[in-house]
Amino acid sequence: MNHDIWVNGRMVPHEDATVHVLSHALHYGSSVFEGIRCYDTERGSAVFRLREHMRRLIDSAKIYRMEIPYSLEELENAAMQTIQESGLKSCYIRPLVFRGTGSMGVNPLDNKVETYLAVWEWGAYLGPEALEQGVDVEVASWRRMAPNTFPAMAKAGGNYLNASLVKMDAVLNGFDEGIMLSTDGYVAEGSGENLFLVRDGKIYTAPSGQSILPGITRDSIMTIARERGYEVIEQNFPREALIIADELFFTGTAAEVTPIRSVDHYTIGSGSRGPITEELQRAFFDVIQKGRDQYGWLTFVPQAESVASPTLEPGTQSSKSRLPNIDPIRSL
Ligand code: PPE
Repeated sequence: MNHDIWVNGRMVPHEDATVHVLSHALHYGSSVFEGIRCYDTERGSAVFRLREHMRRLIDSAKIYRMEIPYSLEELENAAMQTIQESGLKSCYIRPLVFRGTGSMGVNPLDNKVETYLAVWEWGAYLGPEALEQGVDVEVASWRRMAPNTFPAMAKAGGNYLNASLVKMDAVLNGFDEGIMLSTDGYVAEGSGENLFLVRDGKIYTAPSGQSILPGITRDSIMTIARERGYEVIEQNFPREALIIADELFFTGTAAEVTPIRSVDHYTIGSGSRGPITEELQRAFFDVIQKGRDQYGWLTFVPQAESVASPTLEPGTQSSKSRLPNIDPIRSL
């Protein structure tokens, strides 16, 4: 667990990767971060959609007027170096950019921007049985923030105060997770996951303007589903649509593809993982477990001791030559 951490360009022992108590982020939530997974595929360790995650990190920082002093490639290399030095075959990767010390007060413009990247082992997010059996969720009484309050498109530390309230309530009420509605009452997302609904063979998910984080797993599942001939519709739907759904599932880096078997004690569909959820889950797991990657989503971790640039799966298009294909604004 105590692996070295990348701190502003240097590898630092775990216990030395500390921050000052007067860091702006600690007082005002001014951090942005990513959650990325590295998988021990049958073809070697590989990071899932590294470039897309690092691009979102840069986007989140830009929204908050933070200038990251590292390029996209340098951030990718930081991830590779930290994974390699950890010796882990699979891990969760957490880049974190925050406002450090400088001046006190709300205005962060004079506070130093710090960049950290840590890795750790992280199993199934919603419990070991969740991926097969599904989870029990409630609709949260806290709403997702309205679009003109906090930018939901930024993966910012402060947003997770809202998520934590939802998660704590869910757990204390005996559920695994909470689903948030937007301030106008439409279904938004889970505290740390996007949400999909299946009814009559069609797949629905909230549009990215609906105060959700435009998830990279969400994009991956939409791609896989469309490729398999499913209609995927990004549209607003009300709370009661959850109750009458044939299937519901969460997506996220940590949660991967997790079926939902009940909402507010209503049984969803047959009360276990639905067939479309299972099909999409299997296709997703084929990429991350078997390393079967027709999408160019995997960046294999170089085997050598010394750190080189990330290598791509042989035969796939170099990700350096293309920009990530997620457009968070597409469905606004
Ligand atoms: N919505 C929210 C609010 C969210 O936090 C996540 C990821 C997603 C959707 C899915 O996004 P993506 O990972 O790009 O598919 N949540 C991260 C943090 C979880 C945590 O507890 O920390 C994650 O899954 O890594």
